[in-house]
Amino acid sequence: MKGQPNVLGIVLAGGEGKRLWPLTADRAKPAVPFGGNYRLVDFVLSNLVNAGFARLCVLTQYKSHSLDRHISTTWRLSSVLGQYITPVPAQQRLGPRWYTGSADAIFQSLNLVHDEKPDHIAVFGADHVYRMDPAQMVAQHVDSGAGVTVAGIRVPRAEAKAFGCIDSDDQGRITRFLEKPADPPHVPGDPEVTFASMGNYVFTTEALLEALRADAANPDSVHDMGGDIIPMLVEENRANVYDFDDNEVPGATERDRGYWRDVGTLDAYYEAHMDLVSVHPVFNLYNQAWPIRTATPPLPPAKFVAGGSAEDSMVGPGSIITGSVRNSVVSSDVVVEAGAVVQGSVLLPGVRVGRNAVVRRAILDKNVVVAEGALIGVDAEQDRERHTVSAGGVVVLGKGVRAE
Ligand code: ADQ
Repeated sequence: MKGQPNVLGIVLAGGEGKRLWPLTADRAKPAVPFGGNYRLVDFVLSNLVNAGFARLCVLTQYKSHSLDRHISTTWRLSSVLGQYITPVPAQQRLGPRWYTGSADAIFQSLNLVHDEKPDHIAVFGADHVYRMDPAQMVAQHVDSGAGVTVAGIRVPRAEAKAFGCIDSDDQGRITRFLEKPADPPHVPGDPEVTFASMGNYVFTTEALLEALRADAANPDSVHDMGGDIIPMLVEENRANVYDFDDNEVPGATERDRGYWRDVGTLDAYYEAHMDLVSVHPVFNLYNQAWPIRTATPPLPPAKFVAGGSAEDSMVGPGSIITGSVRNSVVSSDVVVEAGAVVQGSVLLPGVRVGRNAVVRRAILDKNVVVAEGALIGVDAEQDRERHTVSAGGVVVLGKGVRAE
């Protein structure tokens, strides 16, 4: 593996993910299943590991049990070779309190930095679906001598309120950084596009330590990376942007080059799934030149029985399909019985869809049971009475729910 220069990766995985409720009812947002086999955290970890960065601390906090278990069981590396990926739960080192924000999470975990003595620290979010080679960003950071380099991507201005927004000069120096502004600025020459922070940062260790110490002493700070730390370094003229457009990932198709999605809402989570299942997918999970890694359960291949079919869909191992599946992502160990119709839906592991049931434009969390003849996504009023329905009209059933 490459892994040079001396980089420690810190993955921020403590997010609560309120807007993904009920999928985050008892798991942290980075542990939310995605794409049949994966959990959200697998994307950032795959990107870092594929790039040769294999000393990674994953800071967890909120409802972290399934996330801790997933990381410890799926992402074990060889500590003999100096490689590890370790979950770091909130340790309350600085008093009996949880992290107040993402910067506080790092500040409270600085013992990791003192132990490892890295020259650079890659602080990456864990909530996004994308492929990226972080080594290219680190190389730019090292060459530039900046205190921090922030990964930036062009997004529709209409969506930019949810992001940190970047103005930069032609040397790539960030001249202004606005965290989640009500009225996002646009890039020069295009009023519909904003240059947004991807929530991925590479710091020179000294710059991060100085900024975190100054932030901890500031009573007005909410100790947030995007809200406090990055603006502080921009103010000091020490922040550069890395343009995600410049990132080259092996095996990327013309279509999915530059793909990055924040799946922070139920609708975004749903749409990112639909990006996977068209004939020419907008995001190609089948690129083995830059694999998205995870552990898959020991299950036999999917089986299609007695006319059961799936079209423009992905079907996970252990699933048995006797009904009809269209434009859907079906995870492992799912049963779709005879006469049932599943369309434009996302089924997480262990879901059962009974005979003659209909499931349309829905997300069914783990172990949901749709009883024989039950209808989901057919009668909007009934769905609203019984289930969560997203702003975009996607019906969502939480873990283990039984729908009659
Ligand atoms: P948000 O995603 O809204 O914006 P935040 O909720 O802080 O910011 O989440 C960032 C990452 O930190 C996520 O991976 C989350 O899981 C994690 N996290 C949040 N609180 C944490 C805590 N207390 N402990 C550990 N981890 C925590 C950020 C930036 C924006 C940028 C968007 C891109 O602030 O500038 O545009 O990401 O999505």
